[in-house]
Amino acid sequence: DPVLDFALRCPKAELHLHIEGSLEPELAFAMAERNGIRLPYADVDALRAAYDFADLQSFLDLYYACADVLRTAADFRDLMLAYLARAHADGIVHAEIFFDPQTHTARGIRFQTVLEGLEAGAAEGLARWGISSRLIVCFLRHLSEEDGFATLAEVEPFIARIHGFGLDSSERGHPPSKFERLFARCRALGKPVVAHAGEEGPPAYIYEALDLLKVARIDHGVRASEDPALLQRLARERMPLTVCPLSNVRLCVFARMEQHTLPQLLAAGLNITLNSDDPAYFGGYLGDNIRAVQAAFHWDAATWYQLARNSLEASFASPAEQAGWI
Ligand code: ES4
Ligand code: ZN
Repeated sequence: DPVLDFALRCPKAELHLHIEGSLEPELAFAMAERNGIRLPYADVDALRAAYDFADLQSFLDLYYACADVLRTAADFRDLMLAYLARAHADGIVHAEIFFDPQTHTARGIRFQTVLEGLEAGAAEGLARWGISSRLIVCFLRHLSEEDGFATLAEVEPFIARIHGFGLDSSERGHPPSKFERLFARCRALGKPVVAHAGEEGPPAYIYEALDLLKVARIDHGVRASEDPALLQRLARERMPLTVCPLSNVRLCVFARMEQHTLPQLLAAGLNITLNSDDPAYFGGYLGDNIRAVQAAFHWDAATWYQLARNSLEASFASPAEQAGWI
């Protein structure tokens, strides 16, 4: 399919990628081995067999358990480099990468260790493939705002090396309003903020992310399709939505790709970008998402070109960097 080949080759940015969610089972077992840790699964196949999720929480339980193998700066470097290799193969020229410091500092891994490892991988990816990247610290929303403030205090000595802040983990029952003061502080530090909203949570959480957290992008946001007034507002403001199609199907937000509301979101004039979220867990990288979406919706080359352009324009890359890609 020449349209699919074009979509895969177009220079594009990935804006919604949790680096811990790119940990493939093979790499997890290799790290467990070298760190002298036992994973609660017999082997790679047993772990992969557990990737059968009923909802976001059932995924998060496994995702946090596997992150335990990440111990050293070399682990975080190898994780980043493995992701960037896959990203390069899918035409990604720029990646804005989430990480969850609280998952690691709670286990006694220092923030500095995590940061140095991720940066080493990013530097190697830039040298090998010319991929630029940014790091976005995500706060875990199932934890308290106070815990978030303590995490921000650990990040602040390294603040120049962090591009922005995000909000992830269990959405239901943890609305953006819980973090209004924390995000005001992040913005006062001069950083753009983003938040997962409207993945499993209601449209009201998307309004809160916009009005209370003052986000630059909405991560997921697919439940906006339930609220026509919200769709109009998102279109008017050209607010980017970082949509993750395979993630939504694997976490049962939509039963099948054919039922995904991507076509309605595009028809409403929204600034949509496609992303892989947690590619090791959800059935693939950005290219796999593109293949699955194209199999369901058969879009034309103009639509794929627009999506690639949206991803570059919705990125935090400078206008000079963007001009080099477009
Ligand atoms: C996540 Cl898919 C998703 N949603 C919310 N938080 C997350 N952390 C990692 N993946
Ligand atoms: Zn996500």
